[in-house]
Amino acid sequence: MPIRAAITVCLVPEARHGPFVFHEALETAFAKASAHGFHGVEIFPTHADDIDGLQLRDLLRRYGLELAAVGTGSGWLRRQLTLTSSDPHVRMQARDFIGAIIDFAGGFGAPAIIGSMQGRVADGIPREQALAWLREELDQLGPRAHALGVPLLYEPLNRYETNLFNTVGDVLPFLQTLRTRNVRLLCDLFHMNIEEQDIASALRLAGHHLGHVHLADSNRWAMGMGHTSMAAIAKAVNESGYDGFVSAEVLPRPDADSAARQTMETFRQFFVQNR
Ligand SMILES: [Mn+2]
Repeated sequence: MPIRAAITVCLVPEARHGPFVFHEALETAFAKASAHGFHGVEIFPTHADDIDGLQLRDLLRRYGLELAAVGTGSGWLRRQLTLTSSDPHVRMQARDFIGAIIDFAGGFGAPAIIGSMQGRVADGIPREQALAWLREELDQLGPRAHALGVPLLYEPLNRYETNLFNTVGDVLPFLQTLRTRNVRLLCDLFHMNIEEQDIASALRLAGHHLGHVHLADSNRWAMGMGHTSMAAIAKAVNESGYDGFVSAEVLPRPDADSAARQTMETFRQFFVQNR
C-alpha cells in the first residue's frame, strides 16, 4: 500500500474549536474530503454509538474513502476518563469506552487512537504506579484490537498535555515492557515540533513501530502554513516502509477548504501516491 492522505472529521460539539478540519455531518464532510482528493477520513466521535455503521459503510463506498482511524478523545473531553486515573472505576470506564471504539473501528479495518485518554501522572502518584496502570490497560486493549486485525495507536503528546511520554525515544522502552506487541505509535508532527530534537530522526527511530501520522505544521495549521520544514520529515517517513495514512489533524484555518487544499498540496509534493 502506498502512503495515503486522510483528513479529520469532528462530530463532538464541545471540540468545535479543536484541531479538526471538518465539523459537519459525515456526508457533507466526506463529499468535501473526496472532492479534495483525500483517500481516507479520520473521525472524532462522541462515542462508539455515535455513528451508524451501515450508514458509514455506505458513505465510505459512495465517496471512495477509507476509514483511516477513530479518535477516543471525547472520553476525556466529555467524561474525564483516563487510563491512568487513580480511581479503578474510572480506569475501567476508560477501558470500556476505548474498547467500544476499537470494536467499531476494527470492523472497518481502522485503528483506534489513544491520545488524551492516556491521562497523566497525577500529583502524589508515583510515576511507576501510573505506568503500571497504563501497561495493564494497554495489555487488555492491544489484544482486543489484534483480534480484529488492527493495531492500537498510542500517541505521545507534548508536555502541556501529558507528563507520561513526550517523545518517541521516551515511549519506545515502555512499549517493550508490554505483553502485547500490537500497540503502535501515532507520531503527531505538531507535538514532535515541540518535543523532539529532530523530527526526522525520531521518525526513523520509531521505524516499524510507526502506525499513524498526524500531519500538522508547527502552529497546528495545515502543513505548509507554519514553519516546519517538511522535506527531511517526509524522506524519513517514505524511507521507513510506512504504508499507512498521514492525516491532517489541523485547525480549519484560515478556513476548512484552504486547510484541506494546502494539506493535499503538501501531500502531493512530498509523498508517493497514486490518486
Ligand atoms: Mn494528534
